[in-house]
Amino acid sequence: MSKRFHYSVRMRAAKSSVHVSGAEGIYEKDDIIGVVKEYTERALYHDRGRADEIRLAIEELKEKPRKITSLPLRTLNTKNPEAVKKAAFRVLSSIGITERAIEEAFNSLNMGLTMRGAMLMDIEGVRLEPDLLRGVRVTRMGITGNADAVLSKQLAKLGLSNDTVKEALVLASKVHKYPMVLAELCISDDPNYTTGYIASRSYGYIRLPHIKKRGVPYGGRAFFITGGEVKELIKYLQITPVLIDKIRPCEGTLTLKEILERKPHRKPGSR
Ligand code: PML
Repeated sequence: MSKRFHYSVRMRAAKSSVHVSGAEGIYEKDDIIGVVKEYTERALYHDRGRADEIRLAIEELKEKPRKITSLPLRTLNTKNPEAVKKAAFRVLSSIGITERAIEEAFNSLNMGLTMRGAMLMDIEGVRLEPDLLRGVRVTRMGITGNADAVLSKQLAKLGLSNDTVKEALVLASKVHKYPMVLAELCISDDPNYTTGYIASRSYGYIRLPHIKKRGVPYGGRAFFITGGEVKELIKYLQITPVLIDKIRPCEGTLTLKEILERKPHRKPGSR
């Protein structure tokens, strides 16, 4: 049997030097041409405007992608940014993240600048990424065709089968396989997309409707991390290829109480 080569395909598009769209995945050779077409169309017909610069990178992966399972997905019934912040404090502090760090993450994500990558923050809110302006970009992740079909079916039942949700879930699932990452807070930088999320191994991927007001053109990601080698974490986030091949359940809208009650009890000593 011939060896199956995998390729990372990444797209970033800008209009007048402002980011409008990005996408990435891991594909086999025969799928590349179709994906390049799909990504290019996405950049040219984005509702944030037609991109005037599209950068595509196609790279054969030297390492076999690690297969992982997606985080379970659910949506919190939040109605405005204040309710989201309150809920985020409850969820994140129950994982051990200090109020100071949570406040710092919200402030930084609402400062008006969108970094290319994510902030890395310890549980006290101290920033740990080497480049505080660029952050750390998570790349080289994707989903197999079969897992994508299962995910699309589950999301379609919830009226959510769109690229934004799928790609955010794929990214968060890669990030949270790494034990040093405790949680993530994400606000989209798309002014028309007002749902963000918190992700963690403890609670899965919790969608947060109305995390910001419509029209706000910035956002970003903050990863809350705990003891370990930051260099190794960055290497994993940026370089290690990861493919989702199994999908955990995607549920509809839940209350905060229901979500907090579902936190799995961990065995002493387990991570
Ligand atoms: C992004 O723009 O990459 C963030 C997307 C957040 C998606 C949240 C969701 O609807 O699940």
